[in-house]
Amino acid sequence: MNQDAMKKQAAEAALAYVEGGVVGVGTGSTVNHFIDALATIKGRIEGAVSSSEASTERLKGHGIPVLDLNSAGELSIYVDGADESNERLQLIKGGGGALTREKIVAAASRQFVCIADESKLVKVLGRFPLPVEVIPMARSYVARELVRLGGTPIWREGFVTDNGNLILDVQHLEIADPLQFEQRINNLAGVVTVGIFALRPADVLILGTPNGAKTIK
Ligand code: ABF
Repeated sequence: MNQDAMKKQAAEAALAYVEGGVVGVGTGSTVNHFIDALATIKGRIEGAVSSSEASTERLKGHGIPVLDLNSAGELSIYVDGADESNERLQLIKGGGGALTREKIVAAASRQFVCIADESKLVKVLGRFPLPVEVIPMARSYVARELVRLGGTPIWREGFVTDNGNLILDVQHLEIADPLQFEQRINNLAGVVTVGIFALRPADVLILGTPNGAKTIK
């Protein structure tokens, strides 16, 4: 079974957690499979709150109403992918560049269901370059601070987030304490969002595997 089939398997298994109302929807190729699956039950939901322009377009393409988080209020469920997850469901996210809105919608949701293929489960976070969204004027300053923290920050040149900011992808990290490291980077002036989801980890991780979807809580 190839990686995309495992992503689709995990995405379809997440439908079981949808109980109507307004659904929080993440970003990425795994979530695209979830959006396509959600369309098959769109009569059972009011609509969705999206974490990116890309997901918004896909949702609208299926005729699923896209609502503003400010009018939707607290959401019962948020479904999103990840670049890495450890066994405590602490995540690295942001490979797709939507980490800020993803973190906002996850925070506003009672249950965060993460969907991924089995390759995303790791012992220690950090092999995947850690995305950090920064205000443009702060790019070099934050990069210097990230070097001090032991990383190798690479500017994602040519990419601007939906919020008009820049992204640094930080290589060569071994994040043994995701909670501490998330707070440390959060405190750097000019950082909008760091792609560590440990203060608010996933509640459920659904992994696609050749032997069927596996759920970790
Ligand atoms: C998104 O899912 C991003 O935070 C993360 O980078 C991405 C994973 O991408 P994919 O599902 O395409 O592997 O939520």
